[in-house]
Amino acid sequence: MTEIDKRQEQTAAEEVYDESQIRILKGIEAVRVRPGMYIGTTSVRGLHHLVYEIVDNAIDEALAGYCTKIGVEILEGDVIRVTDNGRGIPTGINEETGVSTVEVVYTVLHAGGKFGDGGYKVAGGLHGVGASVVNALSEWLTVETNFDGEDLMEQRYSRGVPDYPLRPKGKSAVRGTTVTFKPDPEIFETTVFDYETLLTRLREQAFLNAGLAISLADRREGAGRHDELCYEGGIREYVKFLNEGKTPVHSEVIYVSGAKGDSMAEIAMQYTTAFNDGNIQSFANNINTTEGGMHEAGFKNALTRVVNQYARGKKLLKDSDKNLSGDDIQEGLTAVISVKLTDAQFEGQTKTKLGNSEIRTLVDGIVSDKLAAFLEENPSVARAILTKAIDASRAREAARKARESVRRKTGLESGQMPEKLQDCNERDPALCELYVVEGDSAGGSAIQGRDSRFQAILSMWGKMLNVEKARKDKIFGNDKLYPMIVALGTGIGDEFDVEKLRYHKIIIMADADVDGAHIRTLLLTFFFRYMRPLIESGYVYSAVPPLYKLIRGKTVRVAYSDEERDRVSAEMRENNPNVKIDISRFKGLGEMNPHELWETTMDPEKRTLRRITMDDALRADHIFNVLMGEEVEPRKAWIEENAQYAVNLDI
Ligand code: 1YM
Repeated sequence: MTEIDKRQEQTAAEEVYDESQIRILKGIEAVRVRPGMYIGTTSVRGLHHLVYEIVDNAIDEALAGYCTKIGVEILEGDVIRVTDNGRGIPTGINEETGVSTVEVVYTVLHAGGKFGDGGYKVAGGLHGVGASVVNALSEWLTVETNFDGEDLMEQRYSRGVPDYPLRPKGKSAVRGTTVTFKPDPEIFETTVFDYETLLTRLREQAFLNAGLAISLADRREGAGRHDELCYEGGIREYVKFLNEGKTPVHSEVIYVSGAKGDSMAEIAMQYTTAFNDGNIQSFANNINTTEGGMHEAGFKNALTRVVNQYARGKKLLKDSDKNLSGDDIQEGLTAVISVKLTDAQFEGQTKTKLGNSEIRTLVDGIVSDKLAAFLEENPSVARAILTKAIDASRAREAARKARESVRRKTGLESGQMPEKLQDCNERDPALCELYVVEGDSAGGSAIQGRDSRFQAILSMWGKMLNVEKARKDKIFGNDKLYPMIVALGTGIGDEFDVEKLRYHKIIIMADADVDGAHIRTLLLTFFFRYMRPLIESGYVYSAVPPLYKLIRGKTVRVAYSDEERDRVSAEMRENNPNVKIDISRFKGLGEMNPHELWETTMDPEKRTLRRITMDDALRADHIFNVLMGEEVEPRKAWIEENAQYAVNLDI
């Protein structure tokens, strides 16, 4: 080769080098001009995204089986340091570009760890190709890596451009990679990291990669938080975590998994007593697929089918019953679905919807076989789940009927009043009273005994709904509560409007016995939960019917307490010990004739009303929880202690 030839060859190499240099600089420039194109946003979310990009490379190394520990630190000045104990990034010179592989990874766009083949591929977002983007958007970034188990190598960059080539930084036998970077304040709206945001995302990744130890530490001045995240149970523990504070329907989390070819799927699930729609979290290659996709569709379909098949097989559904719907079966369910696959196809608005149809088949198959087997092997768990789903189905049916009936009767808007209401003539709410009466016969007496000018009667009978244990739609569909809601005119819950109240005295008239106390408490629970301002404004009262009837010849008197009974009977005797006074106990309101009821309990001139107050809302709340909540024992104890005072139930 002549000198000229040599020269020409060298020039050609330099040109190639220059060309690729220019391409790289153009790439960095492009990222800095349009950061949103690469990380979605330059808001605080985009800022945190930088950390996830670097951490994701370390997690990929864990997925490949070489890394067991990842450390994330927030340093002074909101500098981030990420460390892993993986193989280190290859440090040799890359033939094509003439620079180290490390430099290529950190400067060439779309040149992630997917060099050549042989490695697993993880698609989605910038996974594995994000290092150069993070570098371009950082004021400075350093990589330290030990690839050969001997030499620690380092390189520093400023806004994506190398300060110097990869160079040695001492000897070390410990492999791994440390990346430290300071996000560029010229790019981001804020460069202050939020510990909780990072913690949430890192915890999620720790759950998804069972056994991987991830630590997070805040080393900024005045901070000092530190969390170690490592879950041997993986997504099982994730479900437990999501269900914290809820009451599980079955104690163990159900876990099923399977694989086909390069794809694998695992599902963890547990039912709680909650009435909310299912909380189904799905992931593909550790990316949260918030838009769902094939894995979620496969799960939901198979779950619905398996649960219905089980219910039919065990005759928990009658032949005439309709199938349980997906919504019924998902009520109160918490599930985590995690799939890993090669060439994941991400679709949808935010590219978080999994499009691979083979995954649907895989997940469907796992749930069909393994969940069905689980239900067969665990009949008590199966029964608990089925009870929950059948309850949900009934509630939904009731709600549907209620909506239809509302539409039919055109309810609130039309002003049409329920049949159970005997309204008064007066229209000024301030002058009107509504007696809510337990029992049909008492209702009949009240209707006849009342002053119909201003007293309205609403009869209720039978066991009332315990609203604390019911779904909101069930309440609206309830045959006892619905007429009352319409009669009061206010609506319930969010729609409650006290201005529309039709009576300024709502008087609960129930028997002076335990059953009466029960119905009163149930009604108060309803007011407390769904019409609280009624109690707060002092519109709710309890009627006080007499306990005793005393007769001497043609003289009849009543007494409201034991003390009064003794006093009245002494008065009637008029110091004459031989006089016979006939004392009887009123067994119920229904025993009183209309005149007696008016005289003793309804006549505003003579009656006693107890106003239900809310002086201590917290105390009331507690009592309602004890009386109406899930736990049976405290309720029993309370009722046993307080039954005798039931008539004085002042809440
Ligand atoms: C704190 C961030 O990036 N760790 C890391 C990155 C790589 C490897 C190991 C790695 C990957 C492969 C082979 C491969 C990367 N290597 C590359 C590339 N931690 C962090 N740990 N050997 C080592 O994917 O085949 C890109 S990322 F391209 F050089 F292979």
